[in-house]
Amino acid sequence: MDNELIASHFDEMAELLEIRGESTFRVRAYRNGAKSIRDLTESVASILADPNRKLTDLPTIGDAISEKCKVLLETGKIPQLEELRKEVPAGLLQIMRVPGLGAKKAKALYESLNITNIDELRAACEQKKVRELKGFAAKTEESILKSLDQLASTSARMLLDEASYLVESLRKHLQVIPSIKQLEFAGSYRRGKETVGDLDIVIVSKHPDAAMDQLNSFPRLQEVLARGDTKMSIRVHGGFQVDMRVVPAESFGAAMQYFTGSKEHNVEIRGRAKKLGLRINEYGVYREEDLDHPIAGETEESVYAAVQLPWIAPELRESRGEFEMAEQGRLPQLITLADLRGDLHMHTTATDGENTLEEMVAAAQARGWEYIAITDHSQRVSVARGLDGTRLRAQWQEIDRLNEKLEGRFWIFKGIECDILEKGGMDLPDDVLAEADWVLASVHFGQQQPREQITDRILGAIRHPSVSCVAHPTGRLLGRRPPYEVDLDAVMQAAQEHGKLLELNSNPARLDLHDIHCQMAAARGIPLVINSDAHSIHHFDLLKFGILTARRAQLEATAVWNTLSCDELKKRLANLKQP
Ligand code: DGT
Ligand code: CA
Ligand code: CA
Ligand code: ZN
Repeated sequence: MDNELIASHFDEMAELLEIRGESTFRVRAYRNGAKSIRDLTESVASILADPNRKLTDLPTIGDAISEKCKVLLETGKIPQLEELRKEVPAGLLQIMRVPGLGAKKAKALYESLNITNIDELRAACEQKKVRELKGFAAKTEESILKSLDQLASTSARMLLDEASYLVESLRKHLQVIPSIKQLEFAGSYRRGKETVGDLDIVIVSKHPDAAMDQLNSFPRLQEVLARGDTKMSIRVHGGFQVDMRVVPAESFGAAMQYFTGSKEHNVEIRGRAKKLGLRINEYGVYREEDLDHPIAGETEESVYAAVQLPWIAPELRESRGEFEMAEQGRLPQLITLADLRGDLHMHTTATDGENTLEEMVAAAQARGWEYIAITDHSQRVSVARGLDGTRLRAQWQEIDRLNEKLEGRFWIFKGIECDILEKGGMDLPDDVLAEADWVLASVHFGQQQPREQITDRILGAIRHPSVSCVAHPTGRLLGRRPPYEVDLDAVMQAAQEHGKLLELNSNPARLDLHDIHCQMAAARGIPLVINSDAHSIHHFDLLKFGILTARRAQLEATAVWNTLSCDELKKRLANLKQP
């Protein structure tokens, strides 16, 4: 059993206990335990197997969790969790995740109106029963209904990080079968789409049954939806579907091409094949007059070559002009993770980060980066203990000292993620901001303001002489919160005029700006920066999702400033500050 699966058991325990009204202390213990396990770089099983080591030596893992890990690994179950599952209706978990509700309200809805699932919740809101309850109001009812509409349109899809956890556990589980010669994930996951409907596995094997039997024993399996000779579909706990196809080696490229999609891309490639007297399907490329002998299909390259095109990167396969580019030899040299030389948005223990300044620096150096910017929150974000001018200047002194110690091997830019106030204007005095190397401007409050007001606030920030960049410019949270009503065209116009940057925030729930907006910004010559918004050293890993989005936006490295050398970046940031 891998760490991810173990962690998901403890997350579920935390949620169920929270609904039952257990102490926040106990709930948090399970949640922190789940997180520790997820962040481990070795398996829980191997630690338990080592007589010289104890799980309780890990941070946030006490006896209770350690014991449950042992039981879970031995029996595949946690008895207390089984009990909780029986006690708490499963639908309540979904209800507590509705934005604005949480565990307490879910519990109240259950106890007073016997609401046990989303449909009953919607009905009760529509019948105006919810506003009668203590702690609820007519306004709550309206906002619940709005959230439910929002959920209905996205909740059935996985975020990229959820998808990649599931991909890794499936990969580990399947690759032990010797008759599986190749195993790749196709579909929207391979195209790096921001949400993924289901996973599509393509396998090369002469023994489809062995592969399917192994999928059948996947620990997260909930039910088998269909099983044929070479095709199988399952549903895993959490509700997501996984489709598997087993193909012969000579069809692997054709199958990958077909199942990677997108559908629109495939329609277009088939059209091209037709004009050449060819036919393409998931088994290969054929001449119309001889459908028994494929002329290509073992590799994707061979499939594209058969229609006289170079291979097209999966992220581009959305029927957004990639065929014309391929034909004219204009395919972009897409940016890669290795192009990044630093990260310009992160938090430390000074505010709501989990690691110290030094730890962030060490982790960044370990990745081979040349620089980072520290951008803790400003004072308005009081829940995160945002920095005022005095604390910020103290942090900058520490950065000066560290920079000196690093002797040019690495550089820390003095930054801040400064809030744009509700009434407009920046959250820190001009003289403080003027001393920063890098100022991210962010909206965290008053996100629901009308279009003109919120747009004016952001435009004001862009015009501010010390602001370098707008962070997560639309504020959307996938599946949870729609973007601000901001006039993005006006924002881009202003950024272009003032030479300011826009951020592609790599947090998988944000991916903000999204692919199409990034492409629009780059086309206007607006410089972009791809940031992790790390709140811990582990979050640097999130950059891979930002890179996927950037590739879908057809970006090359030159469009993104944190691919620049440290010297060049210093120069450009200094120039930004010229009035
Ligand atoms: P998703 O799962 O909703 O995020 O999106 P996809 O693109 O992964 O879609 P999915 O899983 O339904 O199918 C995977 C790929 O297989 C899809 O991108 C293209 C191909 N495909 C599936 N059904 C059809 C079809 O009816 N016609 C064609 N041409 N291709 C199909
Ligand atoms: Ca899919
Ligand atoms: Ca599928
Ligand atoms: Zn941030």
